[in-house]
Amino acid sequence: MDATVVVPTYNEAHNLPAMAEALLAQPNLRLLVVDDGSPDGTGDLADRLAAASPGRLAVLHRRGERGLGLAYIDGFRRALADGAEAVVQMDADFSHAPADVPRLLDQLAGCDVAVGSRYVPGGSVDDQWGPGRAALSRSANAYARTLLGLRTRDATAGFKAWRRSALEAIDLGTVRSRGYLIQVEMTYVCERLGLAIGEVPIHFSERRTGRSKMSLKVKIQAAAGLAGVWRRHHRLRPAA
Ligand SMILES: Nc1nc2c(ncn2[C@@H]2O[C@H](COP(=O)(O)OP(=O)(O)OP(=O)(O)O)[C@@H](O)[C@H]2O)c(=O)[nH]1
Ligand SMILES: [Mg+2]
Repeated sequence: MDATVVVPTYNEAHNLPAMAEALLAQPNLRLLVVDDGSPDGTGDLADRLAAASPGRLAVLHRRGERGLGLAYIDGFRRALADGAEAVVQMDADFSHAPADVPRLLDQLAGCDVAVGSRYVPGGSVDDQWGPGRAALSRSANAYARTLLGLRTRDATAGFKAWRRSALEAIDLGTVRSRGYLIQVEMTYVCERLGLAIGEVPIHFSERRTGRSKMSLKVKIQAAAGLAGVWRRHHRLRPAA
């Protein structure tokens, strides 16, 4: 299946060239880089990669407020406007393996949304994660699942494949999380709308190079935002 891979970037200049190469080696994929004015020049670098791969790689330069959620909503809209048949979302830092994209797209044969999942049998996280980090990720996931009543095992997953029709079924203007909470918000909206979610086990690696933007403050903001996610979407029902 042909797909557009939306990759949000903030200071990923050391990862992006290899990431683009690995994705563009798959002939059915196009790449949309959504950069938020990265101070390290990732946006200019992405423009040079786009010039070298016309028709395969495009760049969306966002202005104004930055945020992962804002970047994804703009990226999804752009991919749909450009006619994408399916859309994949993934990190730029190799935590999500480009080689796993075909398995996610294959899963779409039987569902609306495929989730690259760390927390189904066969899924795993990097061995470098100490017990503290693993427990924190698990408990953030359990907290979100419990508060929102989610069935999806990896509710905070950032590696997903969408059928075009699934993204079209969602009113993207109502998805308001500016940051990482967008992952949970989109999962919740999918479940409320009765979309079929298929979880595919993945191995989540530690980022290859560069720095995480996930600070304690960002984590606390995400946890505090869950009530808003519920308020915005709990009345949604599956389309008749
Ligand atoms: N456009 C855009 N991309 C962002 C923003 N924040 C993070 N990203 C990208 O979103 C992806 C995930 O961010 P990371 O910082 O790797 O977060 P993480 O994967 O949860 O944390 P680590 O495991 O420590 O890497 C990466 O590709 C980032 O470059 C942002 O504000 N705007
Ligand atoms: Mg990462």
